[in-house]
Amino acid sequence: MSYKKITAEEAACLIKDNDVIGFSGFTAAGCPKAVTQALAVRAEAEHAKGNPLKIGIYTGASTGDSIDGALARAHAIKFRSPYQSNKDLRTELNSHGAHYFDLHLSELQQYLRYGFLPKPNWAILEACDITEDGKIYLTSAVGISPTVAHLADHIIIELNQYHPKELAGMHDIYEVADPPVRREIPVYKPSDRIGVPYIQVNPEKIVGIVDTNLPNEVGAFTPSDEVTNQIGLNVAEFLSKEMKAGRIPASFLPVQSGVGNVANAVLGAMGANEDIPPFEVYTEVIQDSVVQLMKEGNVKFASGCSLTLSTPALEEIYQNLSKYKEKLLLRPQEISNSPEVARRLGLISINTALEADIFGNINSTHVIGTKMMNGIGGSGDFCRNAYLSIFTTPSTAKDGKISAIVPMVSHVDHSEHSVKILITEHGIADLRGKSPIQRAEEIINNCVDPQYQDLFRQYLNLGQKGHTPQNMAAALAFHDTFNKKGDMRLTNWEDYK
Ligand code: 0RQ
Repeated sequence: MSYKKITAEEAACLIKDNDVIGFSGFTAAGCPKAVTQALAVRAEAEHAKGNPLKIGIYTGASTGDSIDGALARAHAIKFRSPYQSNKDLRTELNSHGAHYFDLHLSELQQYLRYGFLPKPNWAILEACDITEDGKIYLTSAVGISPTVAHLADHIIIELNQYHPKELAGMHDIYEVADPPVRREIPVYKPSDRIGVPYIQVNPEKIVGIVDTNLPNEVGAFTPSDEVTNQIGLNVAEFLSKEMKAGRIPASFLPVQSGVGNVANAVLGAMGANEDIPPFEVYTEVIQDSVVQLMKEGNVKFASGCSLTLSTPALEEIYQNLSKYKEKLLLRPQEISNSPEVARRLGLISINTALEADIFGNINSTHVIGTKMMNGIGGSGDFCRNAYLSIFTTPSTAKDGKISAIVPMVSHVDHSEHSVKILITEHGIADLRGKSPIQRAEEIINNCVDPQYQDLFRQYLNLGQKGHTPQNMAAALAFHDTFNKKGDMRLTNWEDYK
């Protein structure tokens, strides 16, 4: 069958108010760009005429600016799931301009198949190639693409020439059956291939192909600084000690690492640590540091959901595709983030917290308890199920006015029952096997910034009797003081007695 070529504007005109669209991509990698930009222009024109035009959006994780940014600025998003990191969308969500359902990334595909969320009527997928019989070869990410391609009534393809057709073969597309007939996901090591390299759809569902030639919209990472470098060194030192103590096998275990500059610094320090042998990566986001470690021989293989790489790093891969295809594998997020696989492979999981409390609970998402930052992403998929779950965070934010460690987190994403290790630039708190008061001492002594340590010791003296020595009147005093005086260091416990 020959597909109809259409322009981005023609594609955008097919979308109606209240439509629900599932997009390819995971982070800014592999997302469509042209149709959503045209849709944003159309939405603004319709709104100016007094006509409604808002859509529901599912994607793998965050997106490039052409989806979340353009459509948020056009006030064209009705609801969004499961993760975002765009400044303009964040503003829209925090002002209730759009509804946001923050979900564990591994769960979205099955949520859609189970009918827990409105079904997508459109799938818009970025592809590097497509065959006459409906085989779609994705670009630099997989995300939720197989599921939305199957569920949607209609599919639009952005055929992006920027990505070489030879990328075909890097993907391993596998969709699990649903209960009660689901079997185990047969991934026993990061390099296991269990599916096919394409998404097979009925070609009649493809209503048009939009030709593009556009790079990914992956932003540059902030360079590491003294604090992030020290966090990286502390993580590497901790892991090497665990190996020496026989608690991590000498051959090491696969690593999952979050996204951002702390994650880059951690991976860099692990690569530089001579006690840590070359290791494999089983993660969601493959970022520049993974490719760098691969070049240095410190990462043997990486399985992920996306190549979230700077343009130079992605182009290096594209120029040496046959070599990298032996070492890189892209999977749908229900496989890359599968709790079952994370537990079986014994992942060492390293993610960044926004805020942690002295008892080991983690807030990954909400600034001072109310404003959404990004979302839980894959951190919960991995944290609960890893062999060893580590959270890292700089001990303070905003020039010390905020302590990232507080008496009680203002929002809970990961509980004390899942979090094993907390690491800041000051040191390492090993929470395994410790009671709440022991955990508090470990965190205050090793992780809290020195300018906050006395405040915490005074807080513990205020603690009410019980297993966990919280004081219900004062537990959120740090946040309350920040809201009133702009600096948590000004907390006066007398005000909360
Ligand atoms: O503010 O942007 O105004 O400078 O928060 O902080 O230190 O730059 O950290 O970019 O690594 O993000 C948790 C958000 C950390 C991220 C989070 C302020 C700080 C700064 C950002 P500015 P940093 P990062 C894999 C796994 C959840 C999802 C996840 C995240 C800004 O790692 O989204 O783990 N994680 N996914 O000043 C108020 C505090 C603060 C604070 C920092 N306690 N209170 N503001 N800030 N601590 C990825 C995927 O799932 C795809």
